[in-house]
Amino acid sequence: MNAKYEINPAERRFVGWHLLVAVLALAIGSLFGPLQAFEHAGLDLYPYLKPLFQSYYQGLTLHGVLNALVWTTFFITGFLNLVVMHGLKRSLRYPMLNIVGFWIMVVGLVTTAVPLLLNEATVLFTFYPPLKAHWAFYLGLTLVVVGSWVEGWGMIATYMGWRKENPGERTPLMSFGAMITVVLWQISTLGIATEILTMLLPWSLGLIEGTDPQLARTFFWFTGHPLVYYWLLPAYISWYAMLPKEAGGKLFSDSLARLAFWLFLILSTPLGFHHQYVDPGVPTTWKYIHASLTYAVFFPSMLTAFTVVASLENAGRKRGGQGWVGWIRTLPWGNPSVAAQLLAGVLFFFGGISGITNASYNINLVLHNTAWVPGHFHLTVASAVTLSFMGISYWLVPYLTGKQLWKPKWAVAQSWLWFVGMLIFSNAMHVVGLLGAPRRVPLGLAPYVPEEWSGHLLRVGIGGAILLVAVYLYVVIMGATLFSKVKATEKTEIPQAEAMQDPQLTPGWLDRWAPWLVGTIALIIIAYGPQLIVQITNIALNAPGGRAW
Ligand code: HAS
Ligand code: CU
Repeated sequence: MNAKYEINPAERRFVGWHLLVAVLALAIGSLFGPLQAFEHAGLDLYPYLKPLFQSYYQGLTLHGVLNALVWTTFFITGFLNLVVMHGLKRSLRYPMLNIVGFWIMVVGLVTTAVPLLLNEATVLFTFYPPLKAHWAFYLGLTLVVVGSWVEGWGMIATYMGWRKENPGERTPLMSFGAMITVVLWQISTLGIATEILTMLLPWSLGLIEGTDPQLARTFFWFTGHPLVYYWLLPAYISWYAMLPKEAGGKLFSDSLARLAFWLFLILSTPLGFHHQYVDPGVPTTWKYIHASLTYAVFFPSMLTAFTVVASLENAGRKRGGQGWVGWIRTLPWGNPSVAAQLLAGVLFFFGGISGITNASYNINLVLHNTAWVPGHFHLTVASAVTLSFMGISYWLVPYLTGKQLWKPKWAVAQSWLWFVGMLIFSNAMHVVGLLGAPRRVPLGLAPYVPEEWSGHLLRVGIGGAILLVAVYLYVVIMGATLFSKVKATEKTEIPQAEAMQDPQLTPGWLDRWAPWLVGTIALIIIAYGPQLIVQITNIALNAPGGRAW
């Protein structure tokens, strides 16, 4: 291992390009979220945007695609490149492969954006058929996924090169987490790739007349569920392998961290039917099997809560904290990167609770397709993930640019604003969902809204307004840091947490791919194989499709 290794300026710029696209996507996509929240509270601004944006649904689609798909994918790919290089202390093995992958993603993004902006792809971020988009939308999404695969191959090749030279050595934890995220993505995106290439793209091009919404949904959720862990695992890489160092402590257990990552690899994919409990074409038995596996994938997050909080406790006590909870106060809350990630973790406790509620087959029937579900995913992808990524950016952008972070105190305030806005917003969404408010509906226009929803809908609007301020504060801090003329006085280091026990003592089976890969593939075949055979042999391409908005 090259102990002196430093990521070079060209590599830093390469990572930085990913972040630039990610933050731009977040900035544009986040305009529409609050517009929806205001609409719920009775202030519909969409008519004023008419020449540019045609409907609430065009805004909703832009919000979902840009925030949930583009911000995440670009941030994650950039971040994974960085942690692969930094952890393994070596440059990318075939940098051209990663560069080509990145540009394929960018071309895909532009190809997707054009029909989205022209209202030719108002199909929401799940693009369920029979809603039909312009073919360019599907082609663009395919290119984004293919580009992320190509970058993934570049990272896998880099890891294999390292492994060859370092047999028997434990993979540095951050690179280990990155490799699992990459492999999880390569396997799980096969569902969406099959859906688009064999069904949606030929259908939108007019090569086949109809489509089969049931089979398309099954392919979609084959990818759609593991997608949420593709978003989450990079945040976990930071919580396990970086945050303890930033907080002034050590990682409580290297073995538990690795076990959690392996469990995600094995358990993320074979449970997509928990998004399809109401689908008539999926038999009850399979829904129960996927429900049970969902309870299983809850476990590595519980492991994470335990291990990360124990590491933070170690940090808090080292800093003089005492008593049951006194150590929480002594954590470095003034460091914006730490504050953001702690608050992201707190919000995720609540997101985990709503997740396990979703997972219950019978309770799901009460909350499915209600505002509860966006309440849930704003605590997960928009908090655990997004607020952590914001926290990561607070050291990453100074690291990449060599500049001082612009107004760190404002960055701390930004994290709290996000936290408070999200608490108000997501609590109101959960409650109003339980009262029966549907999701994906401009409730301000709905004639059936009962009086008892109105207070909660107002809170949705207030939460949305706070989140709007918080997200733009983040964008401003990022921009001001990038364009600042103030060079950092101290060199920013990539935080790398030490484990309490030497990772070399972690059992070897926790750093060996073959058994886990075999288990992953076997479980996918068991949980999906029979249903895929039935649904594919009964394929009925008879839904003509169309556009609603
Ligand atoms: Fe989910 C729907 C079940 C996690 C995202 N989910 C969604 C949708 C999205 C989404 C986007 O079973 C909607 C899709 C659509 O448009 O239709 N979800 C779960 C379960 C979990 C879960 C069981 N979801 C996530 C994550 C997401 C995400 C993570 C994004 C990143 N979800 C469902 C189900 C549905 C669903 C059903 C379908 C609903 C329907 O009917 O449509 C679990 O993985 C959650 C486990 C989490 C925990 C929490 C652990 C807490 C930790 C915090 C540590 C604290 C720290 C801070 C570090 C067990 C790790 C300490 C701080 C101090 C101050 C000390
Ligand atoms: Cu899911």
